[in-house]
Amino acid sequence: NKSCHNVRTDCTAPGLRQAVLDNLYYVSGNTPVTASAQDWYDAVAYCVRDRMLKAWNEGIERITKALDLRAVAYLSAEFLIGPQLGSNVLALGIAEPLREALATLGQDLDAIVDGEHEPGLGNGGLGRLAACYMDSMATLGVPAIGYGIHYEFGMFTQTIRDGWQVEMADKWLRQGFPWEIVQHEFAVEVGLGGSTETFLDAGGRLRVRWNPEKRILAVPHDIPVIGYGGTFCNVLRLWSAEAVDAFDFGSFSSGDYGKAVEEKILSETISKVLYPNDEPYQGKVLRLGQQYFFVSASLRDMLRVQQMLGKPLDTFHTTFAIQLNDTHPAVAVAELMRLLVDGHGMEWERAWAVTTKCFSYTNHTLLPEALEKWPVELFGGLLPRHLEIIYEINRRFLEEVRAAYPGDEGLAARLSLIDEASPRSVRMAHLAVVGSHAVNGVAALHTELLKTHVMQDFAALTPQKFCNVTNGVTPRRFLALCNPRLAACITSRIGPAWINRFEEEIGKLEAFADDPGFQAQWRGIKRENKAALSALAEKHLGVALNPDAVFDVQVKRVHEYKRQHLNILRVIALYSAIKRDPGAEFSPLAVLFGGKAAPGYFMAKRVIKLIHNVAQVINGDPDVGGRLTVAYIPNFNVRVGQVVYPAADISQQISLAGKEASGTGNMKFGINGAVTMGTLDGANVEMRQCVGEENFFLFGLTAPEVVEVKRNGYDPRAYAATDPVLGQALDMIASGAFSAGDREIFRPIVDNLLYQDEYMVLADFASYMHCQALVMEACRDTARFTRMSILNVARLGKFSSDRSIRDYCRDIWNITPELG
Ligand code: 26R
Repeated sequence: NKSCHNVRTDCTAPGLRQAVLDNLYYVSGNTPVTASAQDWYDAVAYCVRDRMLKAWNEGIERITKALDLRAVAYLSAEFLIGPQLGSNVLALGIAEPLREALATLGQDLDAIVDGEHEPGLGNGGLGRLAACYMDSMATLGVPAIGYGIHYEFGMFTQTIRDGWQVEMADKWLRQGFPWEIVQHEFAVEVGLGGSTETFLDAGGRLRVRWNPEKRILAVPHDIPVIGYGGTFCNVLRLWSAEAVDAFDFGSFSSGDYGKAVEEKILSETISKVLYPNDEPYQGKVLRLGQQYFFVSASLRDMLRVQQMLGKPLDTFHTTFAIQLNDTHPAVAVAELMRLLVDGHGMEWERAWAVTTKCFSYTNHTLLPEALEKWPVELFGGLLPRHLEIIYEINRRFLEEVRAAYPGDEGLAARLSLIDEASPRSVRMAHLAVVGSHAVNGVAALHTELLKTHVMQDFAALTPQKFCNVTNGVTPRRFLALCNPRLAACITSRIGPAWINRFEEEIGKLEAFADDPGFQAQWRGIKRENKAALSALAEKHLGVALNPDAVFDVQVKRVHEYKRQHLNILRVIALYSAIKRDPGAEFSPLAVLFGGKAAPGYFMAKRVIKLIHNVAQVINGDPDVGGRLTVAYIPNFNVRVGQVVYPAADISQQISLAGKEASGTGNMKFGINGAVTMGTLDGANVEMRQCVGEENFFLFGLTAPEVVEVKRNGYDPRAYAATDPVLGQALDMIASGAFSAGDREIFRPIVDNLLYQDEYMVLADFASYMHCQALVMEACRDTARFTRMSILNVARLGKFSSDRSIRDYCRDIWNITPELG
C-alpha cells in the first residue's frame, strides 16, 4: 500500500502535513481543535522520528551484521544531548517542507521547536562534549554506540529567589520522550555486593565465582543519533535500573505491601538522579553503583554483539574500540577482565591483552580534588570481585615497574593503583591509564600539563600512550541550528559545504572580512540576535537589554577556578568609574552571566548572590542611565546556550591558567562571531593561535607564571593594597554597598580573596582591567571590531568536533570514517 508507506517516509510538505495530522489523531488522540502545544510537539516529533528509522535500522544492522567492522563504544556517565527536534530536522534537511506543512495547519515550526524540554543528562562540558562527538561520528560515518545512564532526574532546574540559587528537580520524562525506544529484549542483570568464592572447574582449574548479594535489571533506552545528511545513524543506549522482580509476592500475600515494593524502589534508585557536582569528587556508594551498573550492562551488550557475530572472544578488540570519558566508567577495565577470565575461562594474560587493546581513556580535569578515589572498604563492599581483580592488575603492574626501576619504592607507591594513605583507596585514573593503550588530554596545554605534572610518572613509564586530542564542538547545533541568520549569510557567500566540512570550508569567509557590505550584514545579524536575547531577558527577568550595547557574556558552571568573581569585580570597577565621573563617555555595555552552582558549593552560590545584588544596584542607578547593565540568565542549559552564543560580542574565558582542561563554550562563542577575552588556559591557547593575537584579547598570568608566583609565596593582600581600583572594589563589597549595608553576607568572598585566593583573582585583576580598556577601544571602531568577529569565525575551523573525531579515529581508534 503506497499511501500507507508514504505517511511514514514522505518528505514533501503535503506528505508531512498528512503525517502530522495522522499522529495527532492516532498517537495522541486529538484533532487540531483539541490539540495542546504538547500534542503538536509529539505529533511533529513522531513524524520526524519515522523519517529517521530507515537510517536507524540500517545503523543497528551495520553494527550487528558486519564482521570486519570496528565500532566505537563511547562510555560516558553523561550525555548532554540538548533538544532533539530541531537538530533532527536539520540533519534530515526537511525544515522547509515541514515549516510549510505546519503553516497550513496554523502552527509555527520554530515555536514547536522552542517548546521542547531538553533531557539534562549531564553537568556541563564533559557531557556536552560526548553529545557533540556522537553528532560528529554519525556525520562522518563512524559506527558508534554511546553507552550511558537513563537518569530519571537530570541536572536540576535552577531558579533564583532573592538572588539566591534554588534547585528544583528536573522530571524530564513527565511529558514522555518521543525520541527513545525501550528495548526490553536486550535487558541484562547486573550484580552488586556479596562475596567471592573459589572452585575447581571441570578441567581442574582454580576459578573464582562472585555471588552478588543483589541483582538489578538494566533496561536499554535507545535514542537515535542521525548524521547530517540523514543517511547514517548511530545509537545512544542509556540504561535504566529496574527490579529483577517487580515485587516480592511472599510479602505481598502475607499483607506486607510496603516490603513487597521495597526491593523495586531500591533497585530503581541506581538510575534515579544525576550527581550535580561537576568537580569536587564525593565518595558516595550510590555513585559507584551507578558507574558499575552502566559499565557492566554496556560490556555485556558488546559481548552479546561479539557472540552474535560468531566471533571468538580473543578478537573482541577488533570489534570495539572502547573510549572511557573520564574515569567515571573506569571500572570497565576490571569488569571486562572479570567477564573474560571468570565468565569465559580465558587466561589472565590473553584477557589482559584484549582489554588493553580495547580501552582508551580521556582525562578532563587537572584539579586534584576531582580525581576519583574510592575507599577500598567501600569499593570491596559493593564490588568484591573487582577489588580482587584490581589488586591482581596492580600486583603484575608494580612487578613491571620494579623490574624497570629497581629499588625505587617511591615510584612504585606513586604509580600504584592503590593509595596507601588512610583510608586506603583505589585510584581510578591509574586503573584507567594502566588498562588503556592510549590516554589523551583535551587541549594541547592540558595534555602537556598532564605529562609534566599530574601524570608525570606514567608519562615517563609509557610515553607512547599519551597523546592530545583538542576538543571541538558541532557546527551543526552550534552554528547552523542556533544561528540561522548567520548560517544563511555564510552560505550565501561560500556555499553550504561548511556545515559538514567546517575545517575545510569556513576559511573561505576570510575573503569577506573587510567587505563593507558584508560587514554591515554581519553587524545587522548580530544586532537581531541580540534583540532576540533581549526579548527573552525582558520576558523572563524584566531586565531591558539594549541591543546596541556590547554584549559581554560569561556562561558556564559557576566555580571559583572559572572566576566569575573576577568578572564581577571588573563590573564593580567600571561602575565606580561611572560614579566618579557620570558625564564621561561610556559606550553601552551589557554584562551577562549564566550558570549553575553545585548545590553544596557554598562559595559558588554566594558568588551568584553577589552578581544579583551588584546587578540590582547598577541597573537601578540613574547615574548609570542604562549604559552599564548586568543580568543573570537563570537555568543555563543547552537550549538557553543556543540563544546566548549567537548574541555575544565578547566571550569571557577567564579561568586561572592551568586550571581549565579545555573549555568548549569558548569555541561555541567563537564560531558565532564573539571575540574572546581570555587567559592562556585550555583551548584558549590554540584558539588564539588560530585567530591571530590581534583578534583575541589576552590577559593574565601564564601557567608557568602561576607556579612561579605561588612558589614565591602568593600574597593577595599586597595586590589589594597597591591597586586602588581593586582595593576600592573589594571595599565596596565589604562595606555593604551591594547588600543594603549588610557587611556579613559577602564577607566569606572578600576574606577568601584577601587571605587565600587560590585561583589568583587579585593577581590577574590589573591585567584584566587593562585588557578591558583595549576591548572598549576596539569596540568603538566598528569596522575593526566587525573584522575581528568575522575572522574569529573564519579561522576557527579546527574547533569542529569533526576534526576531533578524525583525530581519535586516526591516533587512537584505528577506524576509517565511512563518509566525508
Ligand atoms: C564528581 C566528580 C567525580 C566529577 C568530576 C568532574 C564529575 C564530573 C566532572 C566533570 C568534569 C570532568 C568536566 O566536565 N570537565 C570539563 O570537560 C570539558 C570537556 O573536555 C572541558 O572542556 C572542561 O575544561 C572540563 O572542565
